[in-house]
Amino acid sequence: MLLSGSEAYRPPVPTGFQEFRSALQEHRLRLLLAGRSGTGKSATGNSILQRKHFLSRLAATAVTSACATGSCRWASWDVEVLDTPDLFSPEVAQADPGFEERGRCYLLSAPGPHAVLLVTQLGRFTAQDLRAWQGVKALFGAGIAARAVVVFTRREDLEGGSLQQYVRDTDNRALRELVAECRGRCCAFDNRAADGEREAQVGELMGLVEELVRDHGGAPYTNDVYRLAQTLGGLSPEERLRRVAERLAARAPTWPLAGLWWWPKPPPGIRYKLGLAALLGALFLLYLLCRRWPEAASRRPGDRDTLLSDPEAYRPPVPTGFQESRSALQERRLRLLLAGRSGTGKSATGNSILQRKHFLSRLAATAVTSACATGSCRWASWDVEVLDTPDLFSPEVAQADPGFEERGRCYLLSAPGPHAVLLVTQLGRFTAQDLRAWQGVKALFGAGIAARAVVVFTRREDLEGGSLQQYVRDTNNRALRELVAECGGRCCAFDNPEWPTGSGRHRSGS
Ligand SMILES: Nc1nc2c(ncn2[C@@H]2O[C@H](COP(=O)(O)OP(=O)(O)OP(=O)(O)O)[C@@H](O)[C@H]2O)c(=O)[nH]1
Ligand SMILES: [Mg+2]
Repeated sequence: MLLSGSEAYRPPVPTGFQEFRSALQEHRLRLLLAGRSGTGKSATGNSILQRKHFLSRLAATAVTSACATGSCRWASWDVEVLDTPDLFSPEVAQADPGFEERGRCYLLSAPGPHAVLLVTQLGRFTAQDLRAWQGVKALFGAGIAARAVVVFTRREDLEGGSLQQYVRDTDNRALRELVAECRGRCCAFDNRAADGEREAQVGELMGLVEELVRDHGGAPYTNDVYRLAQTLGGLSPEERLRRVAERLAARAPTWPLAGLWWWPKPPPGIRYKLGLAALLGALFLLYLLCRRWPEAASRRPGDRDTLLSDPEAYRPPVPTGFQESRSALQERRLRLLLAGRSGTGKSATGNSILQRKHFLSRLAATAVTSACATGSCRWASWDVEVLDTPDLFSPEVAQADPGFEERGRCYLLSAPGPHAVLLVTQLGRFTAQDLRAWQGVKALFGAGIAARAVVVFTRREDLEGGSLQQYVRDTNNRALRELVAECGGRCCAFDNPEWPTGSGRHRSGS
C-alpha cells in the first residue's frame, strides 16, 4: 500500500552494470513533465523539443487531457519527452478512477524516466503545487525525488536576476524545502524567448539531467510497476494497460477519505493529541464568538478595531451625494485605488495608467511595495490620482500593521474617498489569497465598496488575442465568477509593459 508502506514501496534505484550499459547503448533520455495544471508543462516540453508539438495555451480549465510524447535529438542523446495531464492532484481520484491514464503514463515512460521535471511558475509556488509534488511521489514512490529537477517557467520575470538568489531568499518555506529535497537541482525557462535563448535554457536543463544520469550510472528510475511493465512485452496494448492499471489500483488505499492519503500521517499517539488540540481549539473559538457577539452590537462606528471585525459600521464616506459629486466634477479629479494581493501587478498597473515608471515594480518572493504611494497624471479632461498600496488586505496585515497606521495613511491619501477601486489579479491565477484580499478590501472599506470596484486582470498577453469576457464566462473558478458578478461585471485586462526609468509614452488604450 502506498500510504502506509511508501517506504516499503521506495523503488530500488538501479545502479547495476547491466542497466548502465544498456542505457548507454541506447543513448536515450526519457524526461517526464509533472506539476499542477497551468504551470507551463506543455510549453516547457515544446521548448525542449524546439518546436510546437504539445498544445499549450492559457485556459481556465486544464488544457492537456491525456499523456503524450514527443522526441528530439540533443547532443548525442535521443530525448523523449512525456507531457502529462493532471495526474498529480487529489482530483485525479475522480478523474481517473480506473487508473487508465496513470497506467498510460507508466507505459509511455517505461522502462522508467531518467528525470522528472517538476514544472512550477516563478513567483507562484502554491499549495496546489505542493500537492502536485506529493502526488508525484505518491504515484512513483518517494525515491523519485532523487530524479527530480524543479523547472520554473516565466524566467523573464527574474528580469536578469539570479534564480539561485531567488530560491535562497524566498520566504516560501515549502518551495525552499522542495528545492532542497531535489538537492538544489533547478533551472528556469522563458518559454516565449527567442530561439537562441531557448536553446541555451535547454542546454542548462540538459546539463542537470546529464549529471543525474551520471549519478545513477546511466540507469533510468524504476519501481515494481515499471518492472511489471517490462514483463508484459508480448501482450496486446490493451492487456498491458489493464495489468498496469490493476497494479496501480492495488497499491492505492481504498478507504473512503482517500484524498487524505496525500498527507503524511502522524503516529497514533500524536494523532490522539492533535485531535484533542483541535477539539479544544474549536471550543475556544466558540467561546470567543459568544463573547464578542454582544460587544459588536454596542460598538460605535469609528472604533479603531471595528475596521476588520465590523466593516458595515465603518463604511467609508464614498462620495456619491450631490454635494460631493458636484465638488468632484468641479475639481475634475479621479482617485483610483489599487488593491489586491501581493505580486499580482498593482504597481505595474499603476505605472501603465500613469504611462511612466513611477512605482517600484519587480518580481520578488516577498512584497515589493511596503507603503502607500500616490502618482498623478492627466487623462482626457481628468486629473487622475493613483494610489498604490502595499499588502493591506491579507489576514497578515493584523501583524504587519497592528497600529492601523498604514491603513490610516491609505484612508488619508485617498480622502475624501476613491472614485474607483481597481482590484488587481493575475489572469489564470485567481487563488484563495486573491479572494482573501478582496474580503480584506471589503473589511477595510465596507461592503459598499463593491459598487466602486473594477477587476483588473494583469498578463493580458496570456489571452493571446482571446476575449476576456469569454474567459470570465467559461472559467470553472466559481469564486472568480462570483467576484466579477459582485463588481457588476466590470473588468478589463492589462498587458503591463516594462517602463524605462523617467519614461513617458502615449497611452494606446483605456
Ligand atoms: N510568459 C510566459 N508564459 C508562459 C511560460 N510558460 C508557459 N507560459 C504560458 O502559460 C500558459 C499555460 O501553459 P501550458 O503549457 O498550457 O500549461 P500546462 O502546465 O501544460 O497546463 P495543463 O495542460 O492545463 O496542465 C500558456 O498561456 C503559456 O503560453 C513562460 O515561460 N513565460
Ligand atoms: Mg499541458
